[in-house]
Amino acid sequence: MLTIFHGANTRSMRVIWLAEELGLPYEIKTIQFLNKEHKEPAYLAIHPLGKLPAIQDGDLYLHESGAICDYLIAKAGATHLEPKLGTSEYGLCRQWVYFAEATLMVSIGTIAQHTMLRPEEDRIAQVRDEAIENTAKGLSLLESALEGKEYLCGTTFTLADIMTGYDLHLARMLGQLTDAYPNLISYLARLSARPGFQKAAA
Ligand SMILES: N[C@@H](CCC(=O)N[C@@H](CS)C(=O)NCC(=O)O)C(=O)O
Repeated sequence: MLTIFHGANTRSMRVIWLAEELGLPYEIKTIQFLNKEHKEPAYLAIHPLGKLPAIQDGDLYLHESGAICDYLIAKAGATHLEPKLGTSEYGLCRQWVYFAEATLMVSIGTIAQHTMLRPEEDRIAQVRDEAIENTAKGLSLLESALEGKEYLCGTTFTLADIMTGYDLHLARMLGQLTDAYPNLISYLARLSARPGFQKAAA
């Protein structure tokens, strides 16, 4: 049985959402993120840096949300969630998968740190403001990419949408996803109507 270590509204949402899309059986071990349970010894034994998500699949322990998703898709042979290997569509899909975590989430995560997660005395206004600016640039890029498109890789829902959908969920929670991004608002409405998203966000 696949075990997903999950904290509410953390990147583990991506893994639960994907498991639902794939119809995989799994169990959730909830980690109280806001109470810093991810920094306690029991969870540090699972992921030494105390970050969410992580999974256990038999003898295998994995962390990094993108790597976990790649692993689960490959293991399930779920070719419908990624374009054909080596095609241009595949390249574009990988671009958005990496963009979601390695670029956009960096600034969104920094906003979360400097508006709510760190103690007030450790928050830095300039860092927060730069992150807000970078987030706006990233959201504008996505807004243009989604012009006339249902999903990031075209008409087919892919892993890129799961990776990015989580970013948009958090951007909305942090007040960054405003009416200035109509394509993103309707895209997120489409994504959040999916039962898998709703399970992950519950
Ligand atoms: N690149 C990692 C980032 C993991 C990460 O930073 N997760 C956040 C929650 S969304 C966390 O655990 N933060 C606590 C910390 O960094 O100490 C991934 O995609 O899994």
